[in-house]
Amino acid sequence: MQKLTIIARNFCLKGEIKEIKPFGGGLINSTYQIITDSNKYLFQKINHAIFTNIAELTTNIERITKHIRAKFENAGVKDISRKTLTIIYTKDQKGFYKDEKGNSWRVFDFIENSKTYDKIVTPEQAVATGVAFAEFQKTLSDLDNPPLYEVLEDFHNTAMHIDTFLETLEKDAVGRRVGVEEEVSFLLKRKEEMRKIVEQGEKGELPLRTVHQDAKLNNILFDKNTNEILCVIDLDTTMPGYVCYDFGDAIRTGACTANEDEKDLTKVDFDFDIFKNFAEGYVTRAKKILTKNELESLAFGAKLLAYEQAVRFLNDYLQGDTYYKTEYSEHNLVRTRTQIKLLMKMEEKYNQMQTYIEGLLKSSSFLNWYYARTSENTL
Ligand code: GN1
Ligand code: MG
Repeated sequence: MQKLTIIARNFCLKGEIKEIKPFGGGLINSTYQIITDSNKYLFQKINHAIFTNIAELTTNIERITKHIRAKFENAGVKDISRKTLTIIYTKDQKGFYKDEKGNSWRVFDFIENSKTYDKIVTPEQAVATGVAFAEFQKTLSDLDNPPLYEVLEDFHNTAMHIDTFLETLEKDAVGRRVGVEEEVSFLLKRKEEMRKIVEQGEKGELPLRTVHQDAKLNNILFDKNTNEILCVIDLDTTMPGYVCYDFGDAIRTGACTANEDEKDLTKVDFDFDIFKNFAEGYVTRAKKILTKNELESLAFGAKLLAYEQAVRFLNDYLQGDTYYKTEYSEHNLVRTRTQIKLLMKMEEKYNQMQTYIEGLLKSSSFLNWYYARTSENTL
């Protein structure tokens, strides 16, 4: 508390600091809440082993929040402070503070009366989540050049994650491979199929856009009382990528019936109703900016993100848990198994997922408009 308070005093906070306590549960950064006698703030230590260029990261977040804020201002929206994050600067006007140990810290205004969910609980919430990520992508689709910094290079480059995984398997540095052959063979069987999006991107068949890239359900703030969506948070990985990454991650986290580290695999299932509601919200709002190939990549994105996450968790397990925070030695393996089970359930429903999205595209007024333009490959 003493050390945290000393660090927090470098920021332009209103009021005297009363308390600083842990808040939320990301797997990379450490998050706290600061309570002063007149305000609340979100306070984060940025994991600089992963985010090595904090200045670029901060510039990205400044640009994203400024762009979103300007759009809401132009649209005459009230209470914009709840519609995107507000950066609190240091007393010397910097967006982050570097302590003597080399750790970087940042502060955001705390958005009051808000909550996050780890699981989607109602159909309305599923639609709203789809709308939230579609709107996020749409809002940022006209961000001025240059593109945002690629703060984590190849972040969702599944082909690269597969190659790293193959090297890790070869080295078996901490001797854990012996217990995970079943998981390894499940993942390796799908490795060619899962290179698809990256390959399509390289061929120019999918456009790079500004996308969130950590589009987990719990990165959306809802109003505590009305359940209305307030904003999308955790903007660290918002940078150039493909839209199916966000669609896929939101489904991976929102349409899974269990937590990411559920040990009882009988509880892990893919909730197809949530998928349908989410897809409807997303496609209805995003369709105007998406190309035909992008629309066709969405259902695959759900499988892709579950697969990639399984590879990333297992890779970390086999490397001795150096990337994700873990609470016990098998934690990353438990997480891997959950993703594998989810992927199996998604595979059973994959044709139905695709048919459902095609159905959405064919429905109502969207139909004529869609077919009139498919030849241009642009919607
Ligand atoms: C990490 O720390 P958090 O929860 O925001 C990770 C995501 C993973 C997620 C898995 C920078 O996000 O890619 O999907 O854990 N972020 C980074 O829960 O690697
Ligand atoms: Mg994150």
